Amino acid sequence: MPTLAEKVHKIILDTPVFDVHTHLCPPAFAELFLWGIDDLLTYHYLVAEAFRQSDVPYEKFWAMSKTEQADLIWDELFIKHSPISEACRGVLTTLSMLGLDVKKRDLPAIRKWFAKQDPDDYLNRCMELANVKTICMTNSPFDDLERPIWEKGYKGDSRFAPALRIDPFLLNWPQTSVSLKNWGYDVSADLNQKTLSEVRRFLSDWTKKIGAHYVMVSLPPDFRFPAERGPKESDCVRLIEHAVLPHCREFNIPFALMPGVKRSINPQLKLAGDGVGLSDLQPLATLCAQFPENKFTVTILSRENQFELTVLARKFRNLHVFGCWWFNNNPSIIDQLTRMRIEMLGLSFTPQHSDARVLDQLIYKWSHTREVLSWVLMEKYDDLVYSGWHPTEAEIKRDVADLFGGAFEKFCKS
Ligand code: FIX
Ligand code: ZN
Repeated sequence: MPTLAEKVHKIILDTPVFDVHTHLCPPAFAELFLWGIDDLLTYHYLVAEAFRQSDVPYEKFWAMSKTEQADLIWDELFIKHSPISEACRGVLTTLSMLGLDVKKRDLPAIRKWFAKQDPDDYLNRCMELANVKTICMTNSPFDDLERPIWEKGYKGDSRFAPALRIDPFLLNWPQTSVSLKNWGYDVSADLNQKTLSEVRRFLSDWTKKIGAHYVMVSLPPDFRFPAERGPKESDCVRLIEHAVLPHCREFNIPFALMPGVKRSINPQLKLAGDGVGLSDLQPLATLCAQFPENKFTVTILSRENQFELTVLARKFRNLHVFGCWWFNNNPSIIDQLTRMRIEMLGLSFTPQHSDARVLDQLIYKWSHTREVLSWVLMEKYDDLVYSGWHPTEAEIKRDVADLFGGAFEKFCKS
């Protein structure tokens, strides 16, 4: 007879995941489809770490080919030092689970193995190894490489769930109005009634075109959403109140908010140069209270905001917390955050999303998360047993399915 701990561990390994936020896409997205060893090694988490060890000038690094950058990162982070950080360990977990022998430290041999893979078969293999059934994408009409794919009538892949990403639109109005105008929307820099209704037409068109499951934005720590209207109301606030929220209500989809990112605090690091800041959560509380007909799903970057966000979720059932985002996606932090969230929210949240940018990362991000979640859940179920409550296997399966995206899907559909 397996012990309770063994049962929990097996259920966690066997339950497929609905990955609620990634930057992945199917092979049809051509150069946006990232996979393989050089994309793994040039992940921006590793770029940031490599610059701490190497004294290569920024311009010299960025002038290198992807393979040369990957060589440098491998040399600095795996050969000259032990690959002990979470992002380095992730590369090794991925390669090992794919059946490669990492102890040989043979990068050319690893490259040869990847060169033989067929992208479509490899996608299936990664999804199987990670046990991920659905991958939410980050779809941006503002991305010049992605927009034409949808405009040419791309019909989608049922394994990939589209999500409409609107950062430039909320954070960079009126500059973004120029793009909308070029695409045939009768907008002006001034957010008058006509412009707001054209903005809604834009959101509707793209929500329908891609079949968006939600609308998403990442926000700086100083984001404000005033309870009172006033002359100081920003374009972002007006767009949220008069375009995004009514749009989400009309389509019955959540508005996903990711507060706390300070973009480009070191521009020399490019994509790796973003930082974190403490957010004021009053704007989120105002949104949840003022718009009970809207659904908000939120992950937050600052570790110091996590407790307040969890308390907020207890107060508003139109708020669904998800994931250990970015700098929080480290085992010690996942462990702490998940315990705290379970203790305050039970099973009504989504502990993790992968945020994978490179397909193969699904393997390590979900494997590492599963290990941590196993320990946490084993303890929580054990505590129930001490109280005389014996969870059945079916109950544990139901709970884990909820934690692995089931609760999120229900929230989206509610
Ligand atoms: O804004 C986001 O969706 C972030 O996840 C990214 O911008 C970030 O670069 C990332 O990859 C974090 O994991
Ligand atoms: Zn992301």
